[in-house]
Amino acid sequence: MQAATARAGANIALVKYWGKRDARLNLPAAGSISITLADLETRTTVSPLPDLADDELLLDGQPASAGRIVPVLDRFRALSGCDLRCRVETSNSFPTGAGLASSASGFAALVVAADTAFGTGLDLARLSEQARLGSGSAARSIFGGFVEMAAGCRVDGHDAVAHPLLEAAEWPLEVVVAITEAGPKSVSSTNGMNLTMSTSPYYSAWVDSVPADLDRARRAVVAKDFGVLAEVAEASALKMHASALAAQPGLIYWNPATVACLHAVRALRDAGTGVFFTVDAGPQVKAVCLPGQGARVADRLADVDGVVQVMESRLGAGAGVLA
Ligand code: 2P0
Repeated sequence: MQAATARAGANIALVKYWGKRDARLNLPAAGSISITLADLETRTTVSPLPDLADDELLLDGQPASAGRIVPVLDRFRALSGCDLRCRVETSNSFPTGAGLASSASGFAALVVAADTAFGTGLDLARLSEQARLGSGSAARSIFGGFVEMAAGCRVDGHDAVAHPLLEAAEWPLEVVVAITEAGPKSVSSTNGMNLTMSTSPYYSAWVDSVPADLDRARRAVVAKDFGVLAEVAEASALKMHASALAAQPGLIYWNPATVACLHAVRALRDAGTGVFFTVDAGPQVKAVCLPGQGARVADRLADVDGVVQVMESRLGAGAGVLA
């Protein structure tokens, strides 16, 4: 056993994942399509140590609850036959828990580091499965560029894994993240989707609508058709939020600056800029831009009332070992 460090980029879904067919195995009710980011990343070191009684987590330098990572490490202990507990040190290059997909890059980096630390040598599909068991969206961050996550149909979930659609370099879109609130989000994705599943009258309509969006988005990615991808991605985000808004009590992830950014993105597009928006389970707005247009979009969103920070990222590679 050896210490190992891995990195993984956050990912942003263009066709959203919102709801599960099995909560215990974290199996999604429908597929999703995402882009993996280069510049918003998690770096994680897993150190199996003989003198530890329990797994320990340091998040951005501070001791944190290891509750969600212990089951992940338990699976690597079972696969390797090595029972050592681990010190896990992880840091994000962006605000944790603010709707910027830190669980996606976090669990992807964790399983890749653990795979090396425990010498399990899993292939990418099995790493994606292990990441999914930590957090559904993490299955996608194993891969770079444009990625599709399958809902699968097996009860054991072995077919609910991600696969790459197109490398980042083949269509180097740019992403601008407008941060409208730096604190942690009020309702976690897991709790928000559970509430939507159990109470929203629009949940089944949302799930039923996803396969057609996946077909359209997949074709748009392969054809590099930005106009079609913009239409399907904005519609997917708005439908996901509509299903959450109709939960009991309704989930309102947006603040006034969120809405102002959506209008600003549409105004930019009407004026000829290649850009579309998406919003996850938080108040931040992600603007996806044609190559070369990110700087202009970042300048405009930085001027929107209530935007506290703007981050820019290129698309990037999948998760990998650093040392
Ligand atoms: C997505 N989100 O497709 C969607 C859109 C948030 C909104 O995947 O319960 O943190 O751990 O599987 O992965 C966030 O969900 O939820 C997410 P769990 P996760 O990116």
